[in-house]
Parts: sequence; structure tokens; C-alpha cells
Amino acid sequence: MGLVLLIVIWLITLVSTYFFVAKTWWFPPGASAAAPLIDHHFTVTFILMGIVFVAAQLSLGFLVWKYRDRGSSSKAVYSHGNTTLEILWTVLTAVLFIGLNLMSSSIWASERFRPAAADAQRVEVTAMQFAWYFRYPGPDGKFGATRPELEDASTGGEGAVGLDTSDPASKDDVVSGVMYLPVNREIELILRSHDVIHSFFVPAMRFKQDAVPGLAIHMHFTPTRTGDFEIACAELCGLGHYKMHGIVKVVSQEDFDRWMAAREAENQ
Ligand SMILES: [Cu+2]
Repeated sequence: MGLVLLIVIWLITLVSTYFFVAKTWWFPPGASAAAPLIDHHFTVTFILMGIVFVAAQLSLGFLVWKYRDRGSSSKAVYSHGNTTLEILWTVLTAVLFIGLNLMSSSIWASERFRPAAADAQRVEVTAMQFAWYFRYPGPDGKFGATRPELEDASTGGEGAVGLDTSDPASKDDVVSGVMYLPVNREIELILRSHDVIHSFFVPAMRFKQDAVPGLAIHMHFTPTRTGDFEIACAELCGLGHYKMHGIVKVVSQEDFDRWMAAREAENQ
């Protein structure tokens, strides 16, 4: 029995490790400025943790086999353990955990704590059960006022985000169900939620941030490749959570301007 357990534990360990090493189910190729940094940090974490995981599981299998039931009737011996070893692995774990946090803090801060560039394209993201709406401030660079009592999800577009059309600044605001972004330009997001907590997740951008009712959360990132990328809601937000996805279309600045002009024309 001890031998069977050893084989099963080792097999599960090695087979699951294989899928990670072979990158069988992996990230989509990165499409934002922070993606290479995040991927590098992920690889470092993955290798360090992988070594710990494989070593721990291989020793577990070995010890299960070594201390198997040999049918002897000798009395069980109780051991207190080894204080030196316990201190050693607790300290090592702390060093690893705190060290990885320190290493990644600048990447985390670059999208959150540092303010967005002055020429960043601002997009307000409104999450609601179960859709995403994207609002652009238009040529005046100012978002018009929104009011919660005007929010009506069933109308879609401007009505869904509760745009106050009596505010002059709201006249040129553009609301879209698809997120258009210019490539190689910093994007400042303002994340809002209409009802419950949602999470704006764009795997290709390595970008994920909760949208929380009552908060306007500012974050920024820079898309570096054109194309269509999937947005998924990464917070279980209700029955329709599974279908709460959207598309980011990253296009050249000219195509973005053209799209914006067409939307402005529709607004008139
Ligand atoms: Cu959601």
C-alpha cells in the first residue's frame, strides 16, 4: 500500500508539473506595456514555487513509503518535531513571500499609484449585471454628469450609465458597448459599477481590477498591439456572470479618431 501511495503521489505531482512546464494552457500573448514585466515576475514566482512544490510532494511520497505499515506490533513513538527545521522553513517562506512582494511592487504601483500621463485617453468603464459600457469624454475632454436615478440598464448606452443630458459637458460624451482604444497610448480607466462588485479583466493586457459600487477607481495601462482582445468579468456577480464579456478593439490613433468622429456625428 505504501508503494502504491508513493507512485500515485509522484505521478500526480509530475503529470501536473508537466502541464505547467509544457505551457499546455497558458496566457494569451501579452498586448500591453506591463505584460512583459508581469510575465517575467510570474515566471520567477512559478519557478521558485515549482521547486518547493515538487520537492515537498516528492518527499511526501517518499516518507509515506518509508514509514509504511510493516505489520510489526511495536509501540508507536511520538515526536515533538524539530524546532530548528520549523524555524528554518518558516523564515525561508517569509523571505520568499516578502521578497516576491517587494520585487513586484513597482509593477503594481506603475498602473495604480503613479498618476496617468497628461495626454492619456480617458475611458470610463461602467459594469452592470451583465454588461460593460464605455464612455469617452468627447472633444471637450470632460465627462458630463451622471446621476444614479437616471440609470436604466434596459435602455443601453447613455441611459444605462445614467448620463445627465441637461449638463452641457455630456453633449459630446460617447457611450459604447465595445471598447475602442488607440495603440501605444496610455489609457486612463475610471471604473464604476452600477449594482454589485464586478471585475474588469483583460487577460491579454494582464490587467484586472474590481469595479465597486460607489467608487470611481482610476487605473491606467498602455496597449502595445492592435487587434481584438477579450474582456471577462472576473468576479462572480450573479446568474449571468458567465456571459458578462466584452471586446477591446485596439486600433491605430487615426482609426480611433475616425471611429470617434463617426460616433460624434451619430450623437448630433
Ligand atoms: Cu460581472
